[in-house]
Amino acid sequence: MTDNSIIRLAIQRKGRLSEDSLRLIKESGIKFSNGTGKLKSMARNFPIEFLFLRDDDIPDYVADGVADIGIVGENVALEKGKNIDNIKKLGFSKCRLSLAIPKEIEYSGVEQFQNASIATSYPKILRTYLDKHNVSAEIHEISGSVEIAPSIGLASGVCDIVSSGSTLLSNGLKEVETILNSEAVIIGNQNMSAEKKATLDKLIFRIESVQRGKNSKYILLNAPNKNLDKITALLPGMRSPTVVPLADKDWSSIHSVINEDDFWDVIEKLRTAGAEGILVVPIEKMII
Ligand code: PRT
Ligand code: ZN
Repeated sequence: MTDNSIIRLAIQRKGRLSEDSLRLIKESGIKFSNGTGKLKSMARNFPIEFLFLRDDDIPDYVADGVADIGIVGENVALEKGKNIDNIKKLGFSKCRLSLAIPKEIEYSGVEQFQNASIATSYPKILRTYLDKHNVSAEIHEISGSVEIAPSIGLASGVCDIVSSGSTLLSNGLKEVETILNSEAVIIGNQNMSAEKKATLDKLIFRIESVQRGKNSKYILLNAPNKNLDKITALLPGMRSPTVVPLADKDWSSIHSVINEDDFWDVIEKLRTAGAEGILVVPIEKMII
């Protein structure tokens, strides 16, 4: 490991992204200590150094090369990001950026925001969206508690992050348009050296193995030999399923990998085809 190959990863210090970002790093087999209050930490077994920062600052640090890569929500990457690459979606911290209005007001469409005032912490994304719909509105940029703006008379609508929707609801607002669907992403500096890129490729390979494992299940089942073709056709596996004869010569045991999304559908079809004793086991990592 040379110094030139060490990459710096900026992670949110404390907030909604922190725990899942750290979990992903740990599941990728990277060991480090992140004692409370630490701003920096070097991994013990991988050429990576962590910087713990406020999420809003991460896109700038990555653009400037202070950090090589960072983990932020797509909302922040789009709002604050200039000259950065979007490298990989990570599948956690899912939320949406939406327009909302007081619930008693009828909504007829985005044209309704013409000449309205909208409070938001995302002026750039909102402006782009309104321009695309030929709506000109007054945008009030505020940095927090956006949802109270209509009730204090600051704006007639808001554009804010929504997850369950309960914050809007408890402030008498209703969601009327989704502007952006967001999840955590890895962003990267655009001028990384070849050595750093090689380290990044190794990291991405590990992350993808973890993600693939999460999206798949290992399945073991017993099948009557007369239905073997039918059952193996339902289980493509990584290459093809493993078929092992059982002591009972009319039966075999089949092992395979199935996709989480198709899971219940496949299980039902397997049972209809005579499969018994179905075991489903989580996969930690999956290398293809
Ligand atoms: O201190 P720092 O600046 O680092 O953190 P922060 O307070 O700016 O960010 P943080 O930790 O709140 O969120 C980090 C990222 O998590 C955001 O940029 C989003 O990408 C993502 N995320 C996911 C969310 C939410 N879900 C979320 N629910 N960010 C914010 N919220 C807030 C939202 O602003 C609103 O006030 O939660 C409220 C809405 O939630 P519901 O469930 O009531 O709809
Ligand atoms: Zn922030």
